[in-house]
Amino acid sequence: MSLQQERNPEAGAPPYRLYCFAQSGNAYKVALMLETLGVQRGARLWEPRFVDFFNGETRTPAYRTINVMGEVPVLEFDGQRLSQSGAILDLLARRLDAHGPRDDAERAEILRWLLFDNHKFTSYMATYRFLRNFAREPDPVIVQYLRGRCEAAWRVLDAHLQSHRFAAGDRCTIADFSLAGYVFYEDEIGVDWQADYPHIHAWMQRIRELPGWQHPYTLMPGHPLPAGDG
Ligand SMILES: N[C@@H](CCC(=O)N[C@@H](CS)C(=O)NCC(=O)O)C(=O)O
Repeated sequence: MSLQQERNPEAGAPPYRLYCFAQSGNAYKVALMLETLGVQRGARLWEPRFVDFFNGETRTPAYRTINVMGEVPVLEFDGQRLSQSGAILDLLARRLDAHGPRDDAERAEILRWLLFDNHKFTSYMATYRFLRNFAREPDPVIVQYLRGRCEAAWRVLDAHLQSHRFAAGDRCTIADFSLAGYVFYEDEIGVDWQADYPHIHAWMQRIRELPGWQHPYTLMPGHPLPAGDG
């Protein structure tokens, strides 16, 4: 999506507004980067704009004018809007001069893990968790298929993290924020990271140690869901 000219932030508001909701791991990727950087810098970098996904807001014509893809997250800044968590993380890395690549080799490595995350890691995990927790009558065959795809992706990352502190090497980059989108919803996913994917578990601990780290359910609005939702 190209940047869209739309809105000027109100005076005194933080520089970034994030369209998000607590159950969205894709939004969490961005919220976590903005929150931890804000705490490190002693500045309020973002505010949430709650999106009522469970009551269909992302499917409304009004929301499609905000994001033609009908998705969360959307980042609003300087009268512009941008969707797709990977594109947003990349933009923030450049604008905030943090967690981005230092050279071409690192750029390629970060991009490789961002793409793996979007295609295989987050995508299967988000869909699996949605069916497992929020769908009314999920097809058990599809749920089982997605579980297998998740386990394959978890094994890939776990093997990689056996010899790397973070996805792209020795420090936290936007690839880690991307991969971290859904892992902290572990109860809803039904995975014991420590027992079955110990290197992912250790990496999650390193992410948790970022100043200002919060679980998605405290960082973003909308948890718990009102009774009857989902
Ligand atoms: N690849 C997108 C995925 C975004 C996505 O799937 N967002 C979900 C919430 S986590 C959504 O808004 N879905 C709306 C819908 O399917 O109607 C990204 O990384 O931003």
